[in-house]
Amino acid sequence: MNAAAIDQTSIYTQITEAGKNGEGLLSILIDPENVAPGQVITYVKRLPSRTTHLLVGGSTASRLQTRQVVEELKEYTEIPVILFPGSYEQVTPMADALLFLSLLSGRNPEYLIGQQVKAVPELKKMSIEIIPTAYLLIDGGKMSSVERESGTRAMCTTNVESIVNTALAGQFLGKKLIYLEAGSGALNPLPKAVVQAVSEAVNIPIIVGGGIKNSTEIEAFYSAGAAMVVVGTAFEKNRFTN
Ligand code: 1GP
Repeated sequence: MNAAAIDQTSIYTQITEAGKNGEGLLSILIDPENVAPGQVITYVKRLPSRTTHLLVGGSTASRLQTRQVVEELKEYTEIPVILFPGSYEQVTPMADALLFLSLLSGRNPEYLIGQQVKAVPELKKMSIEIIPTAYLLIDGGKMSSVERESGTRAMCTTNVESIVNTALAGQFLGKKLIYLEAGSGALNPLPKAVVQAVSEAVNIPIIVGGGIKNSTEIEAFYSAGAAMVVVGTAFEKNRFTN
């Protein structure tokens, strides 16, 4: 599925359909902190042709930075924009959807429910599509910004049962998506076996991100059961290879 093929159905429907049909989606992640005002067009021009969605978010981006990037994206592309907020301040109305993340791999109440409550005053003023998402941070070979910001530890890749149980707990809590995260700029993308094991256990779509650099890796994650793959750092640093 490419951007042109995406119609006006909800973002969540697009993700679930992609998961069912085996047509994986590709999201390019843009961290508003790394894009100067007016520079979004340069990113849009070099998006991989297979890009189906854009994720916007980062560990410490401000409300203003996030809003500016989303508004500029909306000016230059029709590819749907999904918020992937590192904090409650990264909620802005012009995006198409919001991944309402809860960091289930950690035990810090601020990232399980605190930030979510803080986001509500803004969300009450918007009509954005909200997608409840179980966010699981799994070791990608180096300290990630999510670990630093949240003060939580990543799950160990070898503890597959615990990862599967955490994902299932997310599903039982009513989350609509599972995001398996190796961390921005991870040295090692997640093992395919981890994605496969989660995919076999849950019946909601899976997003995979962290350290992914090329189409071969993307395809492997689709085969393992991911409905959507996210690429950020490799694209940002112009190291993504098709
Ligand atoms: C990070 O999963 C995303 O939250 C993408 O990771 O920047 O390593 O591509 P990368």
